[in-house]
Amino acid sequence: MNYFPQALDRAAQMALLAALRRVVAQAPLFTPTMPRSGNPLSVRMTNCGPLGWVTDKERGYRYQATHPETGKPWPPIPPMLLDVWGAVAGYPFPPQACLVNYYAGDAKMGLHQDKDEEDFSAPVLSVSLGDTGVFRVGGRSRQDPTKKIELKSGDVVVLGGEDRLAYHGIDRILGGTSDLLAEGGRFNLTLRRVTTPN
Ligand code: MD3
Ligand code: FE
Repeated sequence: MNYFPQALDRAAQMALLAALRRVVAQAPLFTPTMPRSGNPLSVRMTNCGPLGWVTDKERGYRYQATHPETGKPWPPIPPMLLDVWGAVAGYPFPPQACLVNYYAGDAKMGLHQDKDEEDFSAPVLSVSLGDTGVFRVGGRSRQDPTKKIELKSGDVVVLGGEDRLAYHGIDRILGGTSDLLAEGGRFNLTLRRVTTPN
């Protein structure tokens, strides 16, 4: 994994947050639910870009072009984020999906692989904003040993190659570690390719 601590300085984080506020105004955060059980995830989500990742009881994990509640197309990916991808992703096509996760105080994300994309040759790029997240990353088997990394506001992580199918999750959020978000908590923005370029 390619880790870029403090890739975004405070001014860049504030500018990205302003762009993110506009995204959320057009595409409100929703509470995703697990396939089959319908149990809610603790993270709230929205997306920007041509495709967005969603999940619900009836139809499960998938990418789609529209917001599940408003039915509207996702807003565009903010140009700043496309610039970050261009600078560090090392992949010659733009991202198609930007998943926005919001972790309030006690939200977490269990260990999982990102496998809903057709193109695993493209990396996944993550940007953290707000309170520190305790990130856990292992190997391609759930049994592989894991390491913990504290992802701070402004940190960027690129997962490509061998790491693209690594198990990963967020153990917890360290409340009160950032004053970027007035409401507290943590945003993570994840840029992905979904389809194979032709
Ligand atoms: C490692 N999000 O949305 S981002 C997810 O902080 C997700 O919200 C976490 O896992 C978050 O699927 C972690 C960092 C990340 C993203 C994709 C990965 C790590 C990854 C793909 C492969 C391996
Ligand atoms: Fe993931």
